[in-house]
Amino acid sequence: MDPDWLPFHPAPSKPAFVPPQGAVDAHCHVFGPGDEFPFAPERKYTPCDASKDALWALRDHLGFSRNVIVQATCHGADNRALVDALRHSNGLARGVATVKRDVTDAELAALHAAGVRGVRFNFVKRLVDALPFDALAGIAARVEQLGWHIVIYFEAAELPGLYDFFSSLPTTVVVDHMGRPDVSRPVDGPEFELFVKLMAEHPHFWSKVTCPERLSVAGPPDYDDVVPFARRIVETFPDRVLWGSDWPHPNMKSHMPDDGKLVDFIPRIASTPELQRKLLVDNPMRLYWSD
Ligand code: 0GY
Repeated sequence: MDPDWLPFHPAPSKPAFVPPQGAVDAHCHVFGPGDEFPFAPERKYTPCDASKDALWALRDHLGFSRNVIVQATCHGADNRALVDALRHSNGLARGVATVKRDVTDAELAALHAAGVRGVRFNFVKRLVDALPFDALAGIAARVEQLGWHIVIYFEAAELPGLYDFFSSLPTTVVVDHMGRPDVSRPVDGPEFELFVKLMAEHPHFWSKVTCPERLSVAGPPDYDDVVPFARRIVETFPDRVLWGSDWPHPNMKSHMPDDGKLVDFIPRIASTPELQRKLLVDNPMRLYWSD
């Protein structure tokens, strides 16, 4: 584990907000355990272990029913820890994998059988050296055949240069953390408007309204400055939003959030039972458990 790494909260509070029946935590990770599932040699950070069993315990504690586990960059394109978690989830977890351009059809089929339903394209430079567009386009065309979607992760400042490539993607696209807006800028300023335009012009684009703890400049415990951004996306695109805890919160250097308080953030961004049900149940079930 890196010396400046913050481990996840040892005893999250019980949230006051009770999620609707069947709620899905649609963005979280498993790390290792490193002695069983070694971290990738090309990784840019080494985290603490965060096991599947700890994730299931958190799911139950927070009042959720299911998880979508997203492959984190510390495991590179080695999806063994993810697949192990999916296989031991009793069907209550689905996955988003990372693959290389030379992934075989048999490998994709095995991932699908384990419960993977998407691939992640990561453009955040501190995390990865992104594959070139032509390699990503090749992967996109192949996963489209499987009915998978593509999760994209990027910084808001990079969106102008990535916009056309994103527009060319052939299948459902899910944007991590609202495209990481700079929330010290206006919610109706040009930077966030470009992201809203991306969503508005592309009905097959979805957004995760996740990570107030990561985006906030104001900071804990309330992350007030993130509320208008997430609320705008939830209210404008209620059928294309997902929520996730982001447990175990990789690369949080300033503080480690209390996961119970993150759940209490949900009614502030999805203010009616109908919006909450779409965000937490209907939308993730449609995307990940339609079969
Ligand atoms: C997140 C955010 C981060 C890390 C990763 O795959 C990863 O390593 O996604 C980050 O550092 O912003 O969604 O977990």
